[in-house]
Amino acid sequence: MFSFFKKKPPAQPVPAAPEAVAPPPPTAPEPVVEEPSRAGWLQRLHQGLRKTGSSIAQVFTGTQIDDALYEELEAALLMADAGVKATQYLLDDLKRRVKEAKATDPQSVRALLVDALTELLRPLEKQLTLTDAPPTVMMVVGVNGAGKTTSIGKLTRHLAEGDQKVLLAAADTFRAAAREQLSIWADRAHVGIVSQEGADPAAVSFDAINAGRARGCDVVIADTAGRLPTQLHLMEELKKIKRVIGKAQETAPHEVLLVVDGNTGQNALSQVKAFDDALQLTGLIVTKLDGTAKGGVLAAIARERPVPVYFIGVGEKLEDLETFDAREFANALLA
Ligand SMILES: Nc1nc2c(ncn2[C@@H]2O[C@H](COP(=O)(O)OP(=O)(O)OP(=O)(O)O)[C@@H](O)[C@H]2O)c(=O)[nH]1
Ligand SMILES: [Mg+2]
Repeated sequence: MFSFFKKKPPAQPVPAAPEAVAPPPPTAPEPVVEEPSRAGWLQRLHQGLRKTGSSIAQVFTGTQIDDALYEELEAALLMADAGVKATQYLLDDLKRRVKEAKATDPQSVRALLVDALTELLRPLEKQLTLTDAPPTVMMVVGVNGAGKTTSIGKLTRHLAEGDQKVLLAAADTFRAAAREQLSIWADRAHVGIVSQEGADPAAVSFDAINAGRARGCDVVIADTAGRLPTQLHLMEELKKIKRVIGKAQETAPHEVLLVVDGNTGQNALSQVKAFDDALQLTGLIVTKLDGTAKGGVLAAIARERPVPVYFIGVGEKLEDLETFDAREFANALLA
């Protein structure tokens, strides 16, 4: 299981003289952040995905492994928004596993489906890694109401509790309420915020990175206003923010994170594709899995646009953001 983030170990210094052949000093252990028990959290994921899961799990309540079972499973996966490609892939893979394992009862087929789904989702597992040349700059994007600001708030708390100095950039500059919402999270986590009413969002991000550097911050996170990928001028604005961030710090942004609402099903996949085409995403945060009947969409994302899932959200509270674990998710989905 991943902790919330890790820091890249500092580069080993190049030995200055040939006599420097002593064994390298043992590398310091990576600073990892202790996490509270996952039990309560898993419970919420279970409950949230139950709507999806119960209809898939239902398929395995009979006594026979026959064509009807596979047909029902196909329908259940499509209903869960796994999409045509991932559904077909999972069915083929499952049939192969069933044959190989010589499974004879539906419950063992369900267990094999958990394995197949875990393997499909595995490439989405990735841990957030902070750069060794701080600040690590993250830009957070997504459609309106996806959960960007809330997720930034939660992530900020986790980073701050892991002794990382965080600065927030309120690059959602148009709505006073948006700036206020972010500043409440900043206060809660005791971190700084750069915010300027009506300013150009790219300029606010630029200022925040410079301020972050001047203040010795480890992480700068820019919150952006929600937008649809079809609003081309607003997508251009995001590209500009990204470009300008790169001017403030050459290697930045280190992370371009898309927040997607897990409830939106196949629409989430189109959002991933559109934002990735425009901005070359480095990671996803999938929110609202506490109330969804569409949990299968992660399979579709894994099959069609495998952008890593850094975190998933199962509620509005701080502890409701967790790292993504393929097997845990597959188990919760098919419980
Ligand atoms: N149930 C549930 N609600 C969530 C989750 N994440 C966010 N929310 C709620 O979703 C609503 C929108 O969240 P915001 O963080 O404001 O979303 P946003 O993407 O910043 O929205 P805009 O800035 O308006 O585009 C709020 O009421 C949040 O509390 C989650 O994982 N589960
Ligand atoms: Mg917001």
